[in-house]
Amino acid sequence: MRLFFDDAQRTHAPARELHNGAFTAYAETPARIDAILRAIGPVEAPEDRGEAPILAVHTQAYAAFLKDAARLWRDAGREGDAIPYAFPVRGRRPLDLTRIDALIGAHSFDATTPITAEAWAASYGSAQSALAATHAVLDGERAAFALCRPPGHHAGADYCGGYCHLNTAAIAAQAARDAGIARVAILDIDYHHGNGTQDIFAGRGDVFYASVHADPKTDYPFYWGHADETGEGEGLGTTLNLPLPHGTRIEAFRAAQSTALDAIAAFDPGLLVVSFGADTWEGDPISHFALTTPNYAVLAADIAARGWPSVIVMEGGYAVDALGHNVASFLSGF
Ligand code: Q9C
Ligand code: ZN
Repeated sequence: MRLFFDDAQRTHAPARELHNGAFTAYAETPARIDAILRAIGPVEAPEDRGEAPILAVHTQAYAAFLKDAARLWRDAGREGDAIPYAFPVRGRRPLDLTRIDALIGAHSFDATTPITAEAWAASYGSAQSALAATHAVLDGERAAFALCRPPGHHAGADYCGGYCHLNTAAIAAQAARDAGIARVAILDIDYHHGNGTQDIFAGRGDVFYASVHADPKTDYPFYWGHADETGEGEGLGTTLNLPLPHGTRIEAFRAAQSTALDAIAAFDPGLLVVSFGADTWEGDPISHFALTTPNYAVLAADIAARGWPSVIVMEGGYAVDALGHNVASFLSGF
């Protein structure tokens, strides 16, 4: 399988995050990269396909914000990473915002995603890796893997959150659409619901979004991922949410994934994007499922058996010592 990663993806390294009321070490650390690389072996650097495929998903204003935020933060006299603390909840009207504190709150849905000076460059590299994997599959590979870090599925068209800035799965899916694939499906098996991906495609009938995740009644991101969210307008029926309880093991997870795969099969996609998170692992420090390392090969084999050309993008997974083994197990199932 072809594997893609860009060294620029290493540079984003926030010092800390707000976690359960206190600042703790940033869980989405660049050490995750080396853990994965050690386990999966040599990777290819992606070709640079420019900003157009990113701007096919994200707004121009949001991209400009990501590029400017760290400088605006410094200009305001601040040290360290930019972190939001005020948010325009429940649809405040569009405003011409210039103050960094106003801009960052308007482009964030949580306070756990610091914007470093390197956030844009690292996320841009992550998006290019996803695009390289997508084009490899469009060119005939059965499956390809993008080591996307920073991850992507919590980022919406104009907002960041959940350690994510650019939605790599959405960028991959849109690139496949723009290359002429009529129907694209996204299977999200990260522990957390991919609220950004859902938001981006909720109103569209050409991209199916299915997610197996921790119940938002108990888990982040709380405001998305409930079973009654099924899409809107032309996208009604092309969103499927399968929330599961704490303690979920392989039997229940595999059954839910099969339900998602059956729904995707009925949609008959020309290409599948898999948002793969290893934070469903039993020892993950911020999650509460109980999958084992060998379980990932089983889940991957179930996906591969459906026969869709597949682009796999990395999402979460925070037990760094086990992360490489979990990713390698998943890729071995393809
Ligand atoms: N106290 C991904 O896996 N923090 N993002 C939760 C719990 C945010 C995870 C706070 C978790 C985001 C890509
Ligand atoms: Zn996650």
